[in-house]
Amino acid sequence: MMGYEQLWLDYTRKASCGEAEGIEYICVRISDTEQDALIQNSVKELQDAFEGLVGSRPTLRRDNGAGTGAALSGSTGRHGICLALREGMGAESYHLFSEKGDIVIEASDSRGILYGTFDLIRQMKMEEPLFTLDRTKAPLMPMRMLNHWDNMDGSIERGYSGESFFFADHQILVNDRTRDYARLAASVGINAVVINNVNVKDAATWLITDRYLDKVKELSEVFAGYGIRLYMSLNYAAPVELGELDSADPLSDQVGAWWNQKMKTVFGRVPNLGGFLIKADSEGRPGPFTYGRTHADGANMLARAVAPYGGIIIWRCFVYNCMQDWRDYKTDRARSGYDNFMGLDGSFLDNVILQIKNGPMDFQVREPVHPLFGGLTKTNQMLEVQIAQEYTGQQRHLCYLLPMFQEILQFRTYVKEGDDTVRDIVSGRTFGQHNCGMAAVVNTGNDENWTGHDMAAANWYGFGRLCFEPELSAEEIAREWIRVTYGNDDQVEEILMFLLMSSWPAYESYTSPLGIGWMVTPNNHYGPSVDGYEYSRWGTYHRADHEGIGVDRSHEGTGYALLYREPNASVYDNKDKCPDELLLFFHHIPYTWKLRSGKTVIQHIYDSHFEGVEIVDEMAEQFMKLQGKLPDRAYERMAARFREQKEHAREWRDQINAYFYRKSGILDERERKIY
Ligand code: GCW
Repeated sequence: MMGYEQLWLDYTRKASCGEAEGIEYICVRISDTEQDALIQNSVKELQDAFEGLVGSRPTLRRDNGAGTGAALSGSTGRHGICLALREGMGAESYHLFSEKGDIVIEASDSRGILYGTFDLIRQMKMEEPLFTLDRTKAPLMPMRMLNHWDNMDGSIERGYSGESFFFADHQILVNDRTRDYARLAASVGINAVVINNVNVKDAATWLITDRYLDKVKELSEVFAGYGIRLYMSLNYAAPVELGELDSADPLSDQVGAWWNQKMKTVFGRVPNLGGFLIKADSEGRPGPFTYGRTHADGANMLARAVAPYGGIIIWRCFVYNCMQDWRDYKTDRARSGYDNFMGLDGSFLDNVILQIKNGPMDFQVREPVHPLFGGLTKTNQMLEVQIAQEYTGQQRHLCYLLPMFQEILQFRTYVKEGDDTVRDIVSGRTFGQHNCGMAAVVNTGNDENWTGHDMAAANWYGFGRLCFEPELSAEEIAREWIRVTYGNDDQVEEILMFLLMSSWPAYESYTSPLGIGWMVTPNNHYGPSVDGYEYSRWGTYHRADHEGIGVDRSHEGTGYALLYREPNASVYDNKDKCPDELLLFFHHIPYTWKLRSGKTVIQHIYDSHFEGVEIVDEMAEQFMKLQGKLPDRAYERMAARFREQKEHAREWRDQINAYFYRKSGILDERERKIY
């Protein structure tokens, strides 16, 4: 197996935290801890962290609830960390404070203890004072999930950091790396993981059979020790593809009975299983449409089968007609999620969650928020984002996505007077839901550094932290990640902050303009190809001609803008009110049209592409100052990526500018070089 790094849980660099040096023991005031893997893992984590960061390993004292650590320290003048359960706190939350010379992590369940443990370690790594800590934290989103698009042959769909560490040669892997993965994920609050690709084919269809269930169970137990529930993606047509039935009609009694029996077996063998994620009737995957049934029929059939075991069915809303003709101006892929699901609002069982991509298209660098958020009022909802950077530089370019995620979460849907943001909805506040949260298509693989680009790890780290504490700003999360990963050097912090915070705006500037998206090389989605998708069947058009560019989604066009609640609908529908960054998403606009910025569309295209490259040059230059300040290997890897990004940003700039110069015939006011 390939070696790999420990990222933000690396304990090999000493931290200077004087207070921690006096801590000699860990006192567990919880009975039956032998039974509880989470408590054991918390203790081990603390011991390992102290040993590495401070240089001495605290000893374990069991105190099965009788005495207190403080009492012990009182008599000896020594310090320790006490783990204690206390009733009455919210699920998964913790209180971290000090009492009579001890640091106490108090929670009402063992997940809370684990999260408090990782918080304490984070504070140590950031060299913060420990004995004055007094913080109570409760995760805002109930479901904090990673979706892996890993295939059982070891490949990863849209994977940019090596092969799968869950699967190789059609086998499930359970090893040290799996455990370290679980530690990394849990340390930022992740509590659910889907291990396999939503495109479930071939061997993956068999994950719910004898062939794999023992291994699935083993993996689920490793996860459970870190508070993570294992989920699998399911093949909707499994009864047919496993050769057992000739139909998967959700309203057939025989099919329902087959699933009931199947789930009885699966949950019997894997009691820790959380449930299933399903992509149905999309991009060639099977689904209830084959039988003239609805998504609700399909989801509810499965939900009934998993309900006796507390299972959850997560049903994706990424459903669209991918057989469009470019001459067809009526069909609008952006509408399809809404059109397919809005009419079903209220018809899903309570253990079904609809998983909705952040935008109506597909993880472009800029999209409006999906109109199902604020549309649906009677259905459990989860937000899906993609930290695998499929359309945002594939982990070769730096693109820190947390600022984008914060914008999405803060978007007001106007579904209610107050508490109407996406964040309110997916944290359950708007509709009082508990089956909700956020999922990210994750960016990990078996590369030594897990994420290809070392700094792409900030997206993994940040996603977890965001779900747990969405009140943190993207800057705060970035700063935290830098310090826990690379230590507390001011220059390192300042430069890496600059790089992270500049990266999304830079990427947006030198790629596709004003919300139009899609000008990527077909299939692999890396690099510019302005017309790459313009005549294909996927519904992804920019509609540029010699006069203008953009898709008319106003009331005169596809009507998509009107799917939002007011005032959003009127804002998007009106060229004069629509925000610049989304203008071409909603309207077909002449190149000579003046933006709110005062520039014409064409001049904006030129300027932003030149500026984007300048920012990247500045980023690369700043980065190079960190030679000798970052671990050598990491520095070399990142330096190579920044060199590539510089070059590749130029390719984007030149292709886009040349294309629009030729289409429009309008010169750059500043007469810069356009090919
Ligand atoms: O557009 C796409 C990606 C596919 C992906 C799909 C989805 C897993 O290019 O690779 O399939 O989104 O989200 O289902």
